Formats: sequence, C-alpha cells, structure tokens
Amino acid sequence: MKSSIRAWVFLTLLFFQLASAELVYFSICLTWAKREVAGFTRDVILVNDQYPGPPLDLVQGDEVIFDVQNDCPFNVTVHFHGIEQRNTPWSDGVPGLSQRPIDEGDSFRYRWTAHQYGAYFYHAHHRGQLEDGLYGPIYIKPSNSEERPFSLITNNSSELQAMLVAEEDTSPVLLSDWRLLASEQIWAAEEASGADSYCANALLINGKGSVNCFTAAELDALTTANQRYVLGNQSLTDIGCFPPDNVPTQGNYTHDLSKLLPTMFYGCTPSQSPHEVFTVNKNDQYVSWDLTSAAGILDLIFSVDEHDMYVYAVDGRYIQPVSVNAINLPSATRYSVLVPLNKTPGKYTIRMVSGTAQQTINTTATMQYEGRSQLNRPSNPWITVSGLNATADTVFLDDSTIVPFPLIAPASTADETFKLYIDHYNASYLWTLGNSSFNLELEESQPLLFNQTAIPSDLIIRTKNGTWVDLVIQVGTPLQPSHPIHKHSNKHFVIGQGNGTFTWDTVAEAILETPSSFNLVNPPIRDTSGTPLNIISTWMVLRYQVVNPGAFLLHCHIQVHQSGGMALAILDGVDAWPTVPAAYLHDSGF
Ligand SMILES: *[C@@H]1O[C@H](CO)[C@@H](O)[C@H](O)[C@H]1NC(C)=O
Ligand SMILES: *[C@@H]1O[C@H](CO)[C@@H](O)[C@H](O)[C@H]1NC(C)=O
Ligand SMILES: *[C@@H]1O[C@H](CO)[C@@H](O)[C@H](O)[C@H]1NC(C)=O
Ligand SMILES: *[C@@H]1O[C@H](CO)[C@@H](O)[C@H](O)[C@H]1NC(C)=O
Ligand SMILES: *[C@@H]1O[C@H](CO)[C@@H](O)[C@H](O)[C@H]1NC(C)=O
Ligand SMILES: *[C@@H]1O[C@H](CO)[C@@H](O)[C@H](O)[C@H]1NC(C)=O
Ligand SMILES: *[C@@H]1O[C@H](CO)[C@@H](O)[C@H](O)[C@H]1NC(C)=O
Ligand SMILES: *[C@@H]1O[C@H](CO)[C@@H](O)[C@H](O)[C@H]1NC(C)=O
Ligand SMILES: *[C@@H]1O[C@H](CO)[C@@H](O)[C@H](O)[C@H]1NC(C)=O
Ligand SMILES: *[C@@H]1O[C@H](CO)[C@@H](O)[C@H](O)[C@H]1NC(C)=O
Ligand SMILES: *[C@@H]1O[C@H](CO)[C@@H](O)[C@H](O)[C@H]1NC(C)=O
Ligand SMILES: *[C@@H]1O[C@H](CO)[C@@H](O)[C@H](O)[C@H]1NC(C)=O
Ligand SMILES: [Cu+2]
Repeated sequence: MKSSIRAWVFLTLLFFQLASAELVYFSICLTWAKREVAGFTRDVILVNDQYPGPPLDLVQGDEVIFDVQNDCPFNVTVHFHGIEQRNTPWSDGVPGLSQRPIDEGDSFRYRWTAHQYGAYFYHAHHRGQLEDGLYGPIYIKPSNSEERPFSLITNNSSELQAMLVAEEDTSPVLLSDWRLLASEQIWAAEEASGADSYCANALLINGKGSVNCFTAAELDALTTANQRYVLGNQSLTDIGCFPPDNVPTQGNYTHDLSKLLPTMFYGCTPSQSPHEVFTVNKNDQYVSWDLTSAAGILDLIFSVDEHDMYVYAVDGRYIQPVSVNAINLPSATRYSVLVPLNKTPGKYTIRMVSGTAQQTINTTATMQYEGRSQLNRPSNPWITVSGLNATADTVFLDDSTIVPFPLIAPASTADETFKLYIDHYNASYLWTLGNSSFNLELEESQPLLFNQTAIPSDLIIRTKNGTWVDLVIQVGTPLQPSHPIHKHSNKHFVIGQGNGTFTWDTVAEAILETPSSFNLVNPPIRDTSGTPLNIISTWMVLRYQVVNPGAFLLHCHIQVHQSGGMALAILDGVDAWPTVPAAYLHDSGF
C-alpha cells in the first residue's frame, strides 16, 4: 500500500518536474564553535550551527544562489565539488584562482546552474578548513530526459518501479575521517616537525562515530602483509598508524619529531558516542544511498553486512550498474548504490574501515529493517577491520572497470600532453604536482581568473578551448598512498594506468608499446581519480576536452597534501577567456 502511494507521488513529482527549473536560494552562516564530535569536544566550523552541513537539494536545470556569511575568526571559501561551473568560473570557490578569500564578518554570493545531475558536495577550499568540518551534501535530481540504467539490472516491472522510487527517495550518506586537532594546529606542527601528518583519530558516518583503541597485540594481529612490507621492523602506533619516522612513507628527510602534537601519530583515548542508524522498509525492496566521502586523509571502505549493493552512479554520473559487497571511496568521490532489502528483517552492521595502508581504523553504523527483528544473531561481515575480504565470496568494486551509462567515449587522440610529477618536495610534508610546489600562501594572491600572471608560471598550464588534453600523472617515489586527483570544472576520462615510469612523449606512442594499459572505448568518467598503488612507482592518464574557459585547480584531495603544494592551476581555454563580472572582480558577487 505504502509503495503504491509513493509510486503515485513519484509520478506526480515527475510531472511537475517537467517545467520546474527554478532559482533556488540557499544561505549558510559559518561559525567557529565548540562541538562534541566522536566523543571529544573541539572547535568545529559549523554550517548553520550544524556539523556536518545541511543538504542542498536541487533539480537538474535549477540555478542556485548560494550565500555564505563568514562569522568565523578567519577567512574562508566554499567550493562545490564536481560542479562544472559552466560559464560561472568565478563561483568555483578557490582562493588564488577564482576569488579572494571571504574576510571575517563578510559575505559572498556564489551563483551557478545545475547543468549536471547526481551526487556532489560543498566544502571549504581555504587552507586546511575542510578538515575542520565545513562540508555538506548536494543532490541534483536528474531530469526525465536522463535515461536511467536500471533496466541493465532487471526488466521485471515491479522491481524497476521499486528502483525508481528508491532513487527518487535517495539520501546522502556522508563518510568522513576526523581529527582531534584543528587544521591549523596540524599545519603548524607539520611545518615545525617536517613530518607529513597522515593519521586520523576517528571515522564518521553522517558525522557520528567513536574512537576505538586496539591493544598492541590486536594491532599486531591486524597488520596486513602489505603494511608489514612498508613497516619493516616497526609496528603500528596505538592509533593504528604508520609511525612518523617510517622512511618509505615520510621520504628520506630530516624531522624534529619532538614538535609533533599528541594524537597526531600517538595517543589513543577511547570514546562512546552515538552511531548512525538507517531504518529501512523491506516492502520498499531497495534503498538508495549517495555514499559521499568528505574524508581529508584516508580512503574509506564501505560495506553492509550480508547485503549486496548495485553501484549505479559514480561521481554523480550513471554507470552500467555492478553488484558488489564493498566499495573503496577515495577522498571526495561519490558512489550511488541501491541496496536490495531482501534479507531476514533485523539489524545489520554497516562497516567502514580505512582503505589506506598507512592506518588501521574503523567505525560502524546499523541498517535496521522496520518491524520486529527475526534475526537472532550478529550479522556477518564481508570485510575485515584491515580492509581485506572476510569471506571467499566478497566482491570489491574495481574502479578501473566502471563503464559510463549511456556510453560516451573520449577523442581517440589528444591535442596536448602535460606530464605532471608527484613527489615530496624538500620535506616530507611538501609536495609537487608538476615541477614545483603550490605554496599555501598563494591562496592569498590575486586570483588567476583576474590576472593570469599573479602566481609563478611553473605552477600553471594553459589550454585552448575545444582541445583535448592528456594529463599524465606520474607518481615518483614508490610506496606513496593513492593520491585522489581532483580536477575542477568538467569531468575527465581515466584512459590509462601503469607501473613504473611513463617514458613516452604521448599516449599515442605509449599505446603502440603497451596497448593493454589503455582503454579508449569505455573508460570511467570521473571528477576525482586515485593514482594506482604498487610497491614501485605508477602512472595514470586523465583525458578531457576543454569546454569551459576559466582558472581551475588540479590537486590531490588529501588535505595535507594539497596544503603541502600538490596542486597545479589549469587555465582552460585561454583563447576564449571570460570577462569577469564587475560584482566578482571588485567585490563579493552581490
Ligand atoms: C582575508 O581576506 C581578505 C580579503 O581577501 C584579505 O584582505 C585579508 O588579508 C585576509 N586575511 C588574512 C588574515 O589572511
Ligand atoms: C532488459 O531489456 C533490454 C531491452 O530488451 C535488454 O537490453 C536488457 O539486457 C534487459 N535487461 C536484463 C537484465 O535482462
Ligand atoms: C517481479 O518481481 C516481483 C518482486 O520481486 C516478483 O514478485 C514477481 O514474481 C516478478 N515477476 C516476474 C514476472 O518475474
Ligand atoms: C630496526 O629499526 C631500527 C630503527 O629504525 C634500525 O636502527 C634497525 O637497524 C632496524 N633493525 C633491523 C633488523 O632492520
Ligand atoms: C637519505 O639521504 C641521505 C642524505 O641525502 C643519504 O646519505 C642516505 O643514503 C639516504 N638514505 C636512504 C635510505 O635513502
Ligand atoms: C571496529 O571493529 C571492531 C572489531 O569488529 C569493533 O569491536 C569496534 O567496535 C569497531 N569500532 C567502532 C568505532 O565501531
Ligand atoms: C579472501 O580472498 C582470497 C582470494 O580470493 C582467498 O584466498 C581468501 O581465502 C579469502 N579470505 C577469506 C577469509 O575467505
Ligand atoms: C628543493 O629541492 C630541489 C632539488 O630537489 C632544489 O632544486 C630546490 O632549490 C629546492 N627548493 C627549495 C625551496 O628549497
Ligand atoms: C598581475 O600580477 C602580477 C604578479 O603579481 C603583477 O606584477 C601585476 O601588476 C598584476 N597585474 C594587474 C593588472 O594587477
Ligand atoms: C616542467 O618542466 C618541463 C621540463 O623543463 C617543462 O617542459 C614543463 O613545461 C614544465 N611544467 C610546468 C607546469 O611548468
Ligand atoms: C568552448 O568550447 C566548447 C566546446 O567546443 C564550446 O561549446 C564553447 O562554446 C566554447 N566556449 C567559448 C567561450 O568559446
Ligand atoms: C601493476 O602491477 C600490479 C602488481 O604487480 C598488477 O596487479 C597490475 O596489473 C599492474 N598494472 C598494469 C597496468 O600493468
Ligand atoms: Cu595526495
């Protein structure tokens, strides 16, 4: 009965959606205040007094006016992750590229059109403030004209209807890691010690979770073969992390470890804080979730005990659905899933664990069927706390096999190739994405959109509008974590990856020698892609067409890596450069 009422509501909504592109006002006020998160009180950036921030819900075609009032005692900006900003590059929220930081007490008006559909999120883009809690989900309901991929799962009309209704009711599930120290404390300690600060203190689902401390013996038993390889004769610290003097991860640089602060690498205190409970109804047949990682440090692996997940969209765009049991989310990625509610009604544990070797850390939530539980036992996990398969049948999503729906392919050749080199830069905590390190202070410089020579030229590449561009991302020294590389503005195709050094001048040359390293037929379309992992160095090639002139950042989404300079400015379409509206050039968008 409930389902049929909802189906009716759904069809009615579809009808009204036809002519419903609207101007949507969304207003946030940012404050810096004490909040208890993961059982510990610290200063947090609150969005309308909330952590995490409230959801922004739009319909494809809507135009949004997003007003930010900054009542924090520091400058901020807000970025809309994965939003193309077609014809509105001044609303991308990147200090030093698209705007000046929003001063204390000031406000700023972002204005953009939702040409795309799907799951996105907004987050801080000034210094390390993402890690202080400034983020919230964005969902853009697809217009009717976007073909859904569900008939690739089933042609049973009742099942299809249930999937459409589930999608209509989809909800964000915000996944994150959390530190007990504020981002500026972490940054100052990195500068003082020289160390790269890569450990979290808790994992959170919708902002909820606790700190869990394993004993040394438990951690020893949980240490995987891969971790042992990197650790050598060292052990995980009491927060489950590689120690700060681990040479493979820190690089061969000098450190003053006495300048590190408690809880950065060591110091575990357990807490008991509420965890998230998702109530589902078996009669719905499916629940749809937009898994969204706002993590600052770690890849996160997500799994629901005993249940399958049909992954049907990635980074906000439909894919040919695949059925899996566990998904590794690099920082800032989104995976939309339909979970079939076909098990014995009861409580099932949702497990989230670190997907990055440098730390073993986990949290849980609960998926609970409405009504009386018929399950009189704990649910069985698909994954272990260390992120391995807990059963012989566990299926992990393989990002490299994701196929877009409907299928679109990139150009078969590129007009230009840029080789970008990732490595430490004179210190463990400083990094390159190219030849040089993007100094954090450059965020305070005149925006490149207003002045193309405002920052040093070795941190800038320029492209022509309409051309196809290959970004060859070369990870230099071995044993680095996967770097989630995010390109602002339009999405890219992930056309190739390999081990060792990319020795060719172009992809065309590389294909002649190693065709199996490339896919130009149906490669994944992403806005954030993790570099491949191996015990040797690796490379990855991103191909995109320049369609939206403006100054856009390419960067690692591990926050401390970005702050440490793993970023590059792309001046897209310099031959068709836009005129910045006076309201943005001189002021705050009003
Ligand atoms: C904050 O931003 C304003 C405007 O961009 C700038 O003038 C000011 O110097 C910044 N303040 C700090 C502390 O960086
Ligand atoms: C559903 O029907 C379409 C069109 O006939 C077909 O392409 C598709 O493979 C079918 N789906 C399944 C799951 O059988
Ligand atoms: C379609 O699916 C429903 C619900 O899963 C099931 O009851 C029904 O028998 C199926 N219909 C056909 C024709 O297979
Ligand atoms: C173990 O690590 C210590 C400190 O890093 C080092 O001095 C020592 O040589 C190592 N021992 C072995 C057997 O590798
Ligand atoms: C570390 O760097 C120093 C000085 O550059 C060098 O002498 C030493 O061999 C290096 N050690 C390793 C393990 O690479
Ligand atoms: C992490 O996993 C362990 C072992 O399953 C569990 O006891 C613990 O409660 C989990 N941690 C959290 C914070 O849920
Ligand atoms: C995990 O998968 C591997 C490879 O398929 C298998 O050998 C192993 O037995 C699985 N682990 C468990 C606990 O089933
Ligand atoms: C960083 O190191 C490179 C060589 O690795 C050197 O050429 C450059 O001058 C150094 N830069 C700074 C700022 O120390
Ligand atoms: C652009 O930036 C450069 C480098 O800071 C500066 O020399 C130049 O005066 C700026 N141009 C304008 C028009 O502000
Ligand atoms: C990096 O250096 C290479 C070799 O000198 C040069 O071709 C390339 O343009 C430089 N890249 C940037 C972004 O400056
Ligand atoms: C840039 O190129 C795209 C794709 O060719 C085109 O749609 C767009 O209109 C161009 N923009 C400008 C400002 O010329
Ligand atoms: C790179 O090496 C890994 C591990 O040795 C292997 O699994 C993977 O297939 C290789 N990748 C490519 C593109 O050759
Ligand atoms: Cu990185």
